[in-house]
Amino acid sequence: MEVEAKPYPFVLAPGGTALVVIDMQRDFIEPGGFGDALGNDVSRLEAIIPTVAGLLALFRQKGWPVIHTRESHRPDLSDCPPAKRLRGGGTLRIGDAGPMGRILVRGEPGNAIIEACAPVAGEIVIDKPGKGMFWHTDVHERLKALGVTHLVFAGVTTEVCVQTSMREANDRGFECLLIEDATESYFPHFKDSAIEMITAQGGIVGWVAPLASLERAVG
Ligand code: TIU
Repeated sequence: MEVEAKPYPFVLAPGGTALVVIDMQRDFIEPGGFGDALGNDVSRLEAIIPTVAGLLALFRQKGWPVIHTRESHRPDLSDCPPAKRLRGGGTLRIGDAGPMGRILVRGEPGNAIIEACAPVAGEIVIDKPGKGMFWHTDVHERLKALGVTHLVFAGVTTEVCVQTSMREANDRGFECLLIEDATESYFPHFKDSAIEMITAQGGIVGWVAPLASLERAVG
């Protein structure tokens, strides 16, 4: 299965490909969450919801593994380094009470994945205290146990948690494809730059393609 992609076609392994949806949480996409508390205009991120939902539908139809991540911390914040908690200097910090509950804390309403992209039975949900999906998680072991060699990435934000996770996955030997219309940034030029960084030098981090190219390839 060959997906038309940048910088050249991505060869997908039908039995070993998983979808990784990064941090499609209310905390990043809705007003009153962590993204908002950092001073970002969160409205840009809503635009990709239908594409991420379409990508989820494709993997569910194929019966291929789906992994969702949530950036989140324990209620006692023991997994949140002071450097992370204090960063930004805003009035609302990680662990503080916001309009959707405590900011970036596991189990709070704002920390949930938005309804349109919510996990269904059998899908893996990874709570990660870092930007990357491997730091302090068991996702590598779980992917190995499933026989996964290829990862398709979506989610937010492109240059922060998505790119960090994709770089970490690339270092661990996974072949990685980012779906460009299923990822977004608060800053359009950062999304464009991240895509350029990923695909430059012969795909130094991986490949990038629109959802339509993946749909054409897998049928
Ligand atoms: N601030 C920002 O762009 N992103 C994050 O803090 N987390 C994720 O990207 N999920």
